[in-house]
Amino acid sequence: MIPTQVITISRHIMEQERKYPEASGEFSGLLSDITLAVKLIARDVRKAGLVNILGLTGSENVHGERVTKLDEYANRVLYDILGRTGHLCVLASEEAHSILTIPEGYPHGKYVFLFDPLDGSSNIDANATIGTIFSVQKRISAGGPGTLEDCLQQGSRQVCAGYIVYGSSTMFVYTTGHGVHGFTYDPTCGEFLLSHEDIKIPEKGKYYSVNEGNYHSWADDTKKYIDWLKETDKATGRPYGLRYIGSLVADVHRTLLYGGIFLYPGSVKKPEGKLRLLYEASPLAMVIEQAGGEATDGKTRILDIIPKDLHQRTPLIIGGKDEVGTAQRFLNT
Ligand code: FDP
Repeated sequence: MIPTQVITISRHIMEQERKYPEASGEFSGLLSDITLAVKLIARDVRKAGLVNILGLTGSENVHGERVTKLDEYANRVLYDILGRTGHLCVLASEEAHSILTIPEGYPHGKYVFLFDPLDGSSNIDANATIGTIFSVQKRISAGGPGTLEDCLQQGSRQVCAGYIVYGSSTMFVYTTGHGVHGFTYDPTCGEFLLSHEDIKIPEKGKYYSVNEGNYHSWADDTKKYIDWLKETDKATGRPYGLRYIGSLVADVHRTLLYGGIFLYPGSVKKPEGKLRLLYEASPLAMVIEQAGGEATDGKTRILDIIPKDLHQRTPLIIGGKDEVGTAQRFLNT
């Protein structure tokens, strides 16, 4: 017997589209394509050690980081599937220098897809949680092949954003601007089933998440904030506990569910920080804001930043409303 409350991603998006008459319905097609690509990636993440797919390819990506085979595989799967379905006009990946055009002979659609195929890749060999992050924008160019300008849109214009965590289970979390919904993969029926409806981030939490090994490279205001989190004060729930996986998607997912704050601040020498605006900060900011939280670079709301470059980096401070508010007071003094 199939319980009536079992809701797959496809059914969920169709029901959402019925609620919002402005939706064209085309979007559900794109979302099921994303779901298919993700199932293939999840399958290979799960059997990585078995098929000898672990390890490095020997090449470096545009950021000078070593590229693992699984990164390449995830990148290819997403491009091969999504580039051919007619929903997209252009794609951009953290792993590629320039925009990715639609393969010859395939139609151009009205959406733009930006993605980090495998975030947290330095954790792959250790079997720790990794993920895929994606962002969908509507094209601004008139028609035909999409352009760089289509990709360089403000985060506040995203029509959908989400991520998939390949952890103790595989979970798909997305928003189309009407709340945040999480689906857990059930391998026995091959479907993502609604497990976390309308997720809300707690305004206050008890964890902070940051690579504190970088402490001595930070500006004084950042140091002061982290020092403050570690002081003892019952009334404000301090000291906070530290949790840091080093896999952004996993750290932000935990922050979404348990509350608290995640930071990847800039340093004195590298004020722009490490994380990428288009593939990491913007989509995660949309998810967290839709769950009632906030995301900032310390001064500007992440979703208000106008991207100038495909691989632009930004500091990221993201989490519950109260938490980010407090962090900002330290960072703006
Ligand atoms: P990774 O280098 O393993 O791909 O932006 C990539 C990222 O991981 C994030 O997922 C993660 O939060 C961050 O870098 C970790 O950086 P540090 O090792 O400097 O803490």
